[in-house]
Amino acid sequence: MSDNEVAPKRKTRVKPKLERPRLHKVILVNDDYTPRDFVVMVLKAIFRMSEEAGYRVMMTAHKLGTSVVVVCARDIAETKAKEATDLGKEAGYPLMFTTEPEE
Ligand code: TYC
Repeated sequence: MSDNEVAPKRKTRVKPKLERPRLHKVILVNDDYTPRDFVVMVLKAIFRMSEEAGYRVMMTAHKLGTSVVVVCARDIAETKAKEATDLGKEAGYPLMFTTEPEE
């Protein structure tokens, strides 16, 4: 750049501010076949819940159809939902965990 040229001043932001990634809910879905005790065992094993918390979450899904298990980063939510669903599948149960973004 020669001496009489002036470097242009940037007035606008070049790098757009990134939105914080949305958190995701892991949702337990009720079914008519998986034993209650098995659901609680899975909640304890995969989501490190206490017996009491697991029982409450299981009973909420049992009565209302679904229950939020945890809210966390998307990759963790998806991995845990798959691990928990797979435990049911391996035991021959239709137990289902899904994920969805938080509003
Ligand atoms: N409804 C099941 C039963 O009566 C128990 C159950 C609860 C299964 C919650 C799945 O997400 C569930 N044996």
